[in-house]
Amino acid sequence: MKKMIIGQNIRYYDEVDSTNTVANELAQQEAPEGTVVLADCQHRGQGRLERRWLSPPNKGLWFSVILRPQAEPPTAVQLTLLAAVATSLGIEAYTGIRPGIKWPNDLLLQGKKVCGILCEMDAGETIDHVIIGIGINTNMTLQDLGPELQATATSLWLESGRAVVGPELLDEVLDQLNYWYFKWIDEGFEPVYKAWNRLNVTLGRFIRVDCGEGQFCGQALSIDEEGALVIREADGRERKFNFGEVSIRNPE
Ligand code: BT5
Repeated sequence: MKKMIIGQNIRYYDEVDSTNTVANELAQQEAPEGTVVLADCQHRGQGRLERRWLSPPNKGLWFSVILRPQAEPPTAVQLTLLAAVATSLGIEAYTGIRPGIKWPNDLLLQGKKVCGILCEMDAGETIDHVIIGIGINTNMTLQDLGPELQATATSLWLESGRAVVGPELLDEVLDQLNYWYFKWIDEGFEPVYKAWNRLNVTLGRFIRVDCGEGQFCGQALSIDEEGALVIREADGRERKFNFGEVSIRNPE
């Protein structure tokens, strides 16, 4: 039997500050695992490090999923990678075009960001819940992106020339999230790791990582069990990053 938890319960809002914030509040009020919070528009869509995520009405899929994995807190970071795999394959199932994954959480088309993922965890010794926030630019035009984002961001409409029907794309992405989440529960990180490796556009490339403590350049070698990125610098030294902003220096 196909296991379906994610999307059994979808809460829809016309507008919110951030679907991650609403999902977190619902999770604290014991909302069941798999609850999806979907909004037409976010006034304060969140990126990492307090950055903003542009989320105008009718132009994207802005949603968050509540998960309650019975796993050790450090393994929860694997869910960011899992979400990237599932979203890339869900977008491919709907549009026929498959975004590449840039470590750790961006989906790119033609080198530009079409989707961002923000995972947040509430845990003590065990995990209470994880919120996976996913923002996909569906029908944004260049004008919607505005001068600041035009050079670095894109939308499915801009890349495929086809208008996206939000609920249909959401169905495909939720199907993939269900599939990969239960695979992760049943078989562990290995299958997710393999799929991530196949879909990523970071490994093997010469990159610059800005990790807050400085900028480091080298060739991206691999990711480890905890989703950390390993690079080899010009002097042969290897460095590992749990967090950082990656620029690819030799885009395809
Ligand atoms: C992310 O952060 O990429 C995570 C974005 C997660 C958004 C979803 S939407 C549903 C859920 N609810 C939320 O409140 N958040 C999640 P980061 O890697 O920090 O990237 C943020 C940067 O991406 C910004 O500083 C901009 O440069 C750029 N950006 C902002 N809006 C964008 C957009 N719509 N498309 C592409 N790039 C964007």
